[in-house]
Amino acid sequence: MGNGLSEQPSLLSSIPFFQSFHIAILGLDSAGKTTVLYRLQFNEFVNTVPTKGFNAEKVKLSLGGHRTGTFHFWDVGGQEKLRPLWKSYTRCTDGIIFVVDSVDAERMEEAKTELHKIAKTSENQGVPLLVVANKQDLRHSLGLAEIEKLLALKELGPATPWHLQPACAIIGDGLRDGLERLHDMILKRRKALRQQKKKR
Ligand code: G3D
Ligand code: MG
Repeated sequence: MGNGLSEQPSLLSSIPFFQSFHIAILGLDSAGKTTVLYRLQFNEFVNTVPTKGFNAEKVKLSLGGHRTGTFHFWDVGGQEKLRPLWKSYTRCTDGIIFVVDSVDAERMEEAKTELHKIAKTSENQGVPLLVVANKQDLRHSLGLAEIEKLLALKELGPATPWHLQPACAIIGDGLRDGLERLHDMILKRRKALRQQKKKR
């Protein structure tokens, strides 16, 4: 018996939870951004060509539990001449996926500079960041601790929530886990923003 109220939490938690998210996929050229995008969309390896402008894909994904989200991914070319465009694609974004080539030790400093630049623009203050340490399948890939240090992730400051995820985009390893972490960070931020608004 009972008034049914006690059943509410379980009823609510069984209703699929639809939300929509805008995500910009950034990183130096050849880091694996387009491979990440198509692996998430089609769950298969797609032979990529260097991205001249951008690729945009809408993907409906179910994450852990009953959560389902529609993700609008913007994969923006990473060549130097295209990087000024990143700013436009990260305006009003819910999250940023920054892909690095874990083998490319030489360009880690350049990746760090670009990553910090984008995280520090005023529009991106507090936007959750998923750093994908890609190409972990390759023999000479750097380990997570080293990548964290080289990218100076701890210097991003408390305003930017981040997660560093090892991955191999050609087979898809690590991408789902990374996206779940990004999704969690985005939901947390939305909740905090809602609470801030209420207080005002
Ligand atoms: P970009 O969009 O960041 O410029 P791409 O990068 O997605 O076009 O990928 C650049 C190259 O890296 C591609 O190889 C792609 O197959 C490869 N690549 C992407 N992810 C991985 C990975 O996890 N492991 C390995 N070993 N290679 C990966 P090509 O040969 O086409 O240039
Ligand atoms: Mg590309």
